[in-house]
Amino acid sequence: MKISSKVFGEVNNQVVHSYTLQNNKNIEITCLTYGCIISDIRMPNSKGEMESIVLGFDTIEDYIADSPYFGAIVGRVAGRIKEGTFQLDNQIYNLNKNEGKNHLHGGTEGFSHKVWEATPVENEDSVGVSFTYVSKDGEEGYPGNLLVKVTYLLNNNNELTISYEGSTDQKTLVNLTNHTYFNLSGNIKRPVLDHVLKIDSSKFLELDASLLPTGEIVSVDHTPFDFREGRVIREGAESDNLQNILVGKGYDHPFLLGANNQQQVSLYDPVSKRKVDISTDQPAVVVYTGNQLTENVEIRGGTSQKYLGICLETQGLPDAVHHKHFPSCELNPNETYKAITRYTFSISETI
Ligand code: FUC
Repeated sequence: MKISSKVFGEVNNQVVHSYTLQNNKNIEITCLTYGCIISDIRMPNSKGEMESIVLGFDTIEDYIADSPYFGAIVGRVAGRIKEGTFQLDNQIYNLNKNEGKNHLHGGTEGFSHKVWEATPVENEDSVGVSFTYVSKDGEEGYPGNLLVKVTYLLNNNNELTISYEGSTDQKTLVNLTNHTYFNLSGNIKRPVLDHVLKIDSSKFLELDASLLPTGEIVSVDHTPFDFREGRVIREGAESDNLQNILVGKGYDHPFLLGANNQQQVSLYDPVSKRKVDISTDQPAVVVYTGNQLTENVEIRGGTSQKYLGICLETQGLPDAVHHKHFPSCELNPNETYKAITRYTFSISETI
């Protein structure tokens, strides 16, 4: 196992470092101190060819300029908060609105845009990086000084574990996730339309035209949202289901998980035979199929296009603060926010 580090660039006079983690089985993961971005994951295909399986940029300037959250940790609260406002106890808070009249992915300069402190981690059977960031009381409009820690750990079983921790000095909201866009074809050879996705979920959240949950929890039965036996992404992209059409022909939906740490989500590319299995203790995974990816922007290895990557964002339910029947995303001063998601990379003949 190996970990190496170098200077990647600069943001507002702050140096940004990259860390590359390598295990003894040919998995290589690079992450940045800017936004805790996982800028690259490289693994072999069935013929042993090492290729990139995530979307990324080559330079810090590209990440700063206009990244659709490639690989980043998003927070304080992932997803949208309706009208950028909420009430905790008797206090109303107004957040920065960075998507029309709503607040998205932590605001104008959420955690994905911050330079984090990094400490390399070297264990006997794993290597990684621990990132910390202190989000000040009032940042983006949220109450409370929030201390956040995110750790990436890679081991020789080809598992990447992301663990999240947070503590606050005032009641606040926390819902963190990682926004990696997977493309298992290798070096973005093909869009993800023929990737197979399997999710152990019988329910998803209905969205409105602003992509906010309506509050309705819908059964996946007899819809393109039934991934329990595995289904290609293309079916949702080409479906006439109104929920698929609404989000730009595809998926941008929260699926409810059992939150029992079992294998809950799998993504598979039948051509390269690469597979990623994801397990989490979080109540949901937001599946976003890159429906809004800008066409013809230069990215690493080529140009971006619709459906070039798929995000599998494990997290609490979006906009939970406005839906009392969703599990709460509130964090109190005497509590610790904790979340864990594990990604296992393999070569397989089937999903
Ligand atoms: C995802 C989505 C959004 C979005 C974005 C970049 O998580 O839910 O709709 O456009 O990230």
